Amino acid sequence: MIFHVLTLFPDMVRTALDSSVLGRAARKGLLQINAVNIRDFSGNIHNSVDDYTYGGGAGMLMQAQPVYDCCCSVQAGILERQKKPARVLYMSPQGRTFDQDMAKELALEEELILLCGHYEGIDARALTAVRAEEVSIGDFVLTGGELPAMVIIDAVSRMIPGVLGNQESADTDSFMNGLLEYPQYSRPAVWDGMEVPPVLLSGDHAKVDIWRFEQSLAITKERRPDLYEKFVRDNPGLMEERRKRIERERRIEERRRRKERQAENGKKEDNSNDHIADPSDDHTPH
Ligand code: 4FN
Repeated sequence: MIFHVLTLFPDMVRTALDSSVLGRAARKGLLQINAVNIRDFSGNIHNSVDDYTYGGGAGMLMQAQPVYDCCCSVQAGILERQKKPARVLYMSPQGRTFDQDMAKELALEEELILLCGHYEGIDARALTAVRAEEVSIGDFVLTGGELPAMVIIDAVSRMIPGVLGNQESADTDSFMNGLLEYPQYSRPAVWDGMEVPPVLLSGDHAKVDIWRFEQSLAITKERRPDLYEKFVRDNPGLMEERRKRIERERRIEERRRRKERQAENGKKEDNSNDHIADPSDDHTPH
């Protein structure tokens, strides 16, 4: 996949490939970053690309012409390689918030153009002319769109087959997709008086998976109810499976308690009240 990054600071963007994972993927030929300096398209001897805003107010704006020419130049190359133009993403706080669904969708593209703003942004007519889709990485003030572009390159790249090693990709393909992470532990089994949850030392992989899933669900429900609702919506089958398992465990536990009571009450054989719920039974999942 080729990421074309249109920016006034191309050197800043090139460092995105210094990371071990993306660097390795680049050397394998799985991805490429083409940082293009918008200033090279200024078209004037002063190499200027910004001007004052109509209507007044503080700050400068990136002019339409250099941005448009830079984008057309890159699209011309893309049109030669693939028959269609690439999508143009304008990194902008006004955009749709980037998320994992978008990362997966963008990873299907062969080439992408990421347009980075500086100063007060880019002349709106250039954005219309290049059919820019506005994308934001979150609600905070930044000095430029380069870091957001690098965030998107990182998130999209790791979704490209072969970019992650086997060990790394196994984690993301799990059913945990869309949930926050469960707590994790490494050696020693007791550290600073704190123990690792016993289930993780049990060697029962099915039990461990269920424990982790329940931890993920609980932490997501508590801290990110928005993500929890989305997970329930996107995974009705998993939630139904979970409901059945909890019901099954409840019945097994009920039977065990009944046997326990019978043993305590001696050899008394009266089971006639067993269909009535025992108020001491607490079945609320934690
Ligand atoms: N930012 C806000 C409101 C108004 C302006 C900004 C702001 C860089 C060129 C855009 C910021 C944040 C997430 C690009 C912020 C992003 C940018 C991004 C970004 C210089 C103009 C600017 C209400 C969000 C705080 C500066 C809110 N994702 N303007 O930061 O490019 O992609």
